[in-house]
Amino acid sequence: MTQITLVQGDITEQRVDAVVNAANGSLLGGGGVDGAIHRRGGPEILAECRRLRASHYGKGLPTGRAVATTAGRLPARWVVHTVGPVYRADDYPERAALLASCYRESLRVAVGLGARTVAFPAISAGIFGWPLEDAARIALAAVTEAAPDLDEVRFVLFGADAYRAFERALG
Ligand code: AR6
Repeated sequence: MTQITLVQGDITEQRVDAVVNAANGSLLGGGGVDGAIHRRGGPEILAECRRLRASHYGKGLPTGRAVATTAGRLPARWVVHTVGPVYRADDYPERAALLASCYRESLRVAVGLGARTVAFPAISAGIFGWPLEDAARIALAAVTEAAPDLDEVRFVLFGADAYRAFERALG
């Protein structure tokens, strides 16, 4: 059975097979965890993102989908880039379903690569504005329902507030 663990820390320091990036559709980097992963992982990640854009995602990686690249200099084997939905109270159900899809699709990609350990940030809970408690509930429900064949799914929460929100959601 997959162990679900919570740690407070920086996802770029995790020794896991796959690190999930809360990217945007352009796949060309940004702020938040995306900026940190590209900074720390080095230019190899961006180079592969550019190739993926050219070959498959000229119109952008759709929200809720996921795609893998090298992890460059990160202590991981792959980065799985996923695009979370921006939070808005209108069309909440569709947006929440897309957020759950990010977790499901990232796990599917990671398992397909042969990963045994996967680290997630709190997708959409930063620049994309998702309330932490709700983001945590959706994340944990999506991973539990997906029941992936992995040793560990680790949520790496940046700061005490995010850690506590996930702790409460885990129960
Ligand atoms: N390790 C773990 N978590 C982190 C780190 C880190 N190094 N840095 C930030 N977080 P965000 P989003 C947390 O904004 O809301 C980018 O510009 C952060 O505190 O990174 O999905 C992309 O290119 C928050 O809890 O992602 C997109 O345009 C969580 O990670 C957009 O932001 C997610 O915050 C995506 O926004």
